[in-house]
This record gives sequence, C-alpha cells and structure tokens, in this order.
Amino acid sequence: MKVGNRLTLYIVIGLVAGIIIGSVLNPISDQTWVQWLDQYVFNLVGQIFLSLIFMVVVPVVFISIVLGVVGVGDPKKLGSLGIKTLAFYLATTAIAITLALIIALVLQPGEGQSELLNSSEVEEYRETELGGDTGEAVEQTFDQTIINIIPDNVIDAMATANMLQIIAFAVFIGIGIIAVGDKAKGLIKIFEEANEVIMWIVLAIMKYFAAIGAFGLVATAFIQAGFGAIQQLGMYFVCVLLALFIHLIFVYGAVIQFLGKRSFIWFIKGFLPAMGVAFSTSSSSATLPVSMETAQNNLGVRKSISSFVQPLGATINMDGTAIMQGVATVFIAQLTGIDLTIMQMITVVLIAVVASIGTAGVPGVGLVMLAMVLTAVGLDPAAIGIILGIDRLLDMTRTAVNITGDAAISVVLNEQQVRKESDGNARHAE
Ligand code: DAS
Repeated sequence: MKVGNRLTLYIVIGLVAGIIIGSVLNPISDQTWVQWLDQYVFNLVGQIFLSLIFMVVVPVVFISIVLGVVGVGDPKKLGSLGIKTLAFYLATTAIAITLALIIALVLQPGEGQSELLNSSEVEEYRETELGGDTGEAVEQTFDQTIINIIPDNVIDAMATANMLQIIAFAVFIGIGIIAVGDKAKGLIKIFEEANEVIMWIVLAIMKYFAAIGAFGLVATAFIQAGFGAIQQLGMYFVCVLLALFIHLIFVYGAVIQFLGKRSFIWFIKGFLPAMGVAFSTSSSSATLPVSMETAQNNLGVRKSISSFVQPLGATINMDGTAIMQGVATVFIAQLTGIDLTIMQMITVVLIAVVASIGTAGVPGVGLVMLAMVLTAVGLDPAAIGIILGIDRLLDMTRTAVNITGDAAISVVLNEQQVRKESDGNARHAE
C-alpha cells in the first residue's frame, strides 16, 4: 500500500488549515475559549498522533535494520554502504552550515539589535535551561559520543529510544544472523513477519490520523507561536528559512539530479507526505517510520538500503539543524559585537557536525546542541533565550529538511546500487 497522492493531499490540507487557524487565533490566544479549543481539540489530536507514531519508532527501527543488514548480506558490503552513507552525511552537513554562515554574514541579521541581549528572555533562559551558571553546556566529547554508541543495556536503550544504540545492537544481530546462516532461517522469518505487521500499523496510523494529527500539531504551534518575536527577529527568521530552502532546492536538487540521476520534482512529490509529518511533529525520530515507508513505496528505495541509511540519518544527519546553528551563532555574535574569526567558524562547523551525531531527532534538540556550539566559540549560550520564542516554527521547517536529506542520500545510494547491478548483468550477458 503506497502513501498515495490522496493521503499526501489530505496531509497538506491539514497543514495549511492548521497554519491558517493557528495564525488567526494567535492574537486572541489569551481568550478562555481559544485556550480550551487549543488544549482539548488541537493539542489533543496532535498529541494522540504523536504518541501513535512514537509508539512504533523503536520496533520499526530495530526490525528494519536487522532485515536491512541481512538484506545487504555481506558485512564487507555493509561496511562500504556505511562508509558511503557517513561520507555523504558529513559532506551535506558541512555544506549546510557553511551556507548558513555565509548567508548570515552577508545579511547581518543581528546588526544594530544588541539591546536584545538585555531582554528578560536571556536571564530567564540562563536560570531555567543553564542552571544559572555561565552556561558551561554539557560538552559531549567526541570519544564519549563514540563510546555511547554501544549499548551496555539493550533494554534500557530501547526503553529510552536511544536510536544510535538501537541501531548498533540491530547491526550486531543482523551480522550474527548472516554468520549463522541457515540456523537462523526461522528468526529471519519472524523478523520478516513482524516487519509486515509493524509497517501495516504505520500505514494505518498515516491513513487515519496523519492529516488530522498534522492539523492539530500545527494549529497549536501557530496559536502559541510568538509572532511578536518574529517582527523583532525578522532578519534572523528570514536568514534561517532562506538557507533551508537554498539547501533543499540546490544541494539536494543537485544530489538527486546529478548523483541519483532522477528528477528532483519526482523526489519531492514522492516524499511530500513524510515532509508533512516532519513539519507537523518537529521530530525526525517520530517521522522515521513514515520516512522509510514513503522512501520505499513512493521512491522505490530498497528495504535493505532504506532500513539502514534513514534511521542512521535521523540520528546523525541534521542538515536543517546545522543551518539554524550556523545562522544563530553569527546572529548572536553580531548582537554581542564580535566578528567571528575563520578559526571560530571552522570550530562552529566541526562542533555542529559532532553535536548532531549523538542526539536523537526530537523537538527542540537543535537548541540544546546550539548551547554547546556557542560555548565552544566563547559566546553566551543564554542568548538562546532571544530566539526561543520563534524556534518552534523554525524547528518544524528544519526537521522537514533533516529527513529530506536522509531520503535524498538513500535514493542516491539505491540508484547507484541498481545501476551497478544492471551494469554487472549487462557485462555478464555479453
Ligand atoms: N527537531 C529536531 C529533529 O527532530 C531538529 C532540531 O531540533 O533542530 O530533527
């Protein structure tokens, strides 16, 4: 069953209706009846939808990766797929943040707004999110990030939805199944049948809840969005959105057209349902079952590639987040009257790439990582309080970009594998 055009249309209608209704109600969001409507209608349907897709994330990721690894069939081939995947992800993230830095340096969103640093939001953020100290954000060093990939308790990894540890455990199970061969035939059958069931559940959730759930989540976000803050932070808002769209259209467009040799319009049309769910949930992890279903059924990506590349990407590849961090760092440096040196900008690129590796795709995680980036270049992380009010609207957009990057890479790797096999068959036939 494909996530068809009709369902895509319903999701888009739900999103647009949510934006319109949320925007109309935002100016009167203090009225009791609006708060009642928001809490008992919009937020309720939204949270039910969110819980339903979060419910299936762990089983989908675990089962799909085991089957994905078994599907690849050879640990050496898996190794090469893994290396190519990581190389693509690191390259697109570095391009994303560099693009963001350039746009922010050219458009100067923080110029002449230094008074924002004295706003109450800064002190409030310092007290509530940074525990009042100078904001030494929890620095997760690179070696800790690597060590944290291996779960010392797989049940705990699943209970806490620690995606990287679930992926690592599933890869080991898959390699074990390949190693024992026919003795594990029964186990493979169990995983295949479990996959059919869990994917049926994902599609049923999409079919019956996606449109109304997306509507509820977006409506409640726009009712609560700080539109007032947008006026003040207009240039910051524009810089982030501009960088996100340039990255989406030109970088992913080039990746799909020139590396995947497919039409970008075909790609966006096919992947739109997943982008709509990402936009409404602001969570790459929650969207993962839908991203994989959509890539496999609408874009023809093989299960063995999609099941490995997309879960990995949902956790370690966050180009949209890197873009926000690039713009925000330059914005806050400009507010503080600091011109970032080339070395500081290189530090921002490296920290943002490393920071995105260890964190799951959940709402607002980009701001948490931003504190680490700002601290690394000597800026006050409490300044994040200035952009907190409008971050939910940007989080929706950057999450959609995050998962689109994962899908673009999975399409390219899939097309390359298909071409490699057809070339091989052609040579064999000669
Ligand atoms: N919401 C995050 C995600 O799910 C992105 C972010 O917070 O920047 O990808």
